[in-house]
Amino acid sequence: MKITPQVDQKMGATVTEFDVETLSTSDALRLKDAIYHEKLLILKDQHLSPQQFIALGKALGTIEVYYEPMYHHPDHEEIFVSSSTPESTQQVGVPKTGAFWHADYSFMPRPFGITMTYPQVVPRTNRGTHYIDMGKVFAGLPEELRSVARATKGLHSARRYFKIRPSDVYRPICELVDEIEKKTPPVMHPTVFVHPVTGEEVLYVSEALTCELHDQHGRALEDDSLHRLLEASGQLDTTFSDEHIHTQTFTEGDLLIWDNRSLVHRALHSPTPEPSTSYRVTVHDDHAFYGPTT
Ligand code: 7UC
Ligand code: FE
Repeated sequence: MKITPQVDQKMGATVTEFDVETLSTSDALRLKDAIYHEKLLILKDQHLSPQQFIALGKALGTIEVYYEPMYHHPDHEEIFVSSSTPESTQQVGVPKTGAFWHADYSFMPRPFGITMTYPQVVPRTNRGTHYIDMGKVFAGLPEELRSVARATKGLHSARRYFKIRPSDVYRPICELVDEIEKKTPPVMHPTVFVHPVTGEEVLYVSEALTCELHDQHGRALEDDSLHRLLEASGQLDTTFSDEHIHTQTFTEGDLLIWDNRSLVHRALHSPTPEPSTSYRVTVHDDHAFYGPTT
């Protein structure tokens, strides 16, 4: 197994000569270490069955099955399917997922540390994902914004991006809104936490999922601090040219693994009706998502 940092890129390393079937304990440890230190890995030339993809997840930790069954692979609930298929064929999974800045599962009480995506049908255009390293963002913030982050918590919710399910057609929207708030009530996370492996302070806010910042007394801030933090991170840049944004493209056989504590991401999707399918497996590692916070 060879790990080679990408040249002239803001983050990431390619991994070659990786074989899940012969993965040794020491290589599994090296791979994990690289996830946290390189933040994003591109495993090359992977030709895995669903079972092998799941086995890779289990080699890294405990798989989190997505809470909403509409995304599940029909035979393997561990696999989340993002797929756009031509209208005539049977829809499997959900089209155009994650096309907004977010960290996976930040709207849940216990997010997972590792996300893997494994493109199955690669579109010709707009293939790729944007990433921002929120540890780097925090390190570059003016002291005043760092203090705001350290003194607050963020409220995260799935409500703005919950996708209508086929079974929701004809339902009153208020009933659906109530269901979302009941099943996935908003959760508080520290605005900045210490990464349990790298020791870096990571700014944990996203444009899609962080709704408010709260002070120590649990009161919502009424100023523009959240907006300023998002602005400073590059997540509000509609041209995607902000210095923090890394755009990772992929090709057949690539399998992407990233540190879901450090990175926020945003999927690219083709505007044309081109077929595209990607599998995702998400994993809790051996560390608390973040340690005790003050
Ligand atoms: O359909 C989607 O874009 C899924 C999104 C709301 N959640 C991904 C996650 O794991 O946070
Ligand atoms: Fe995502």
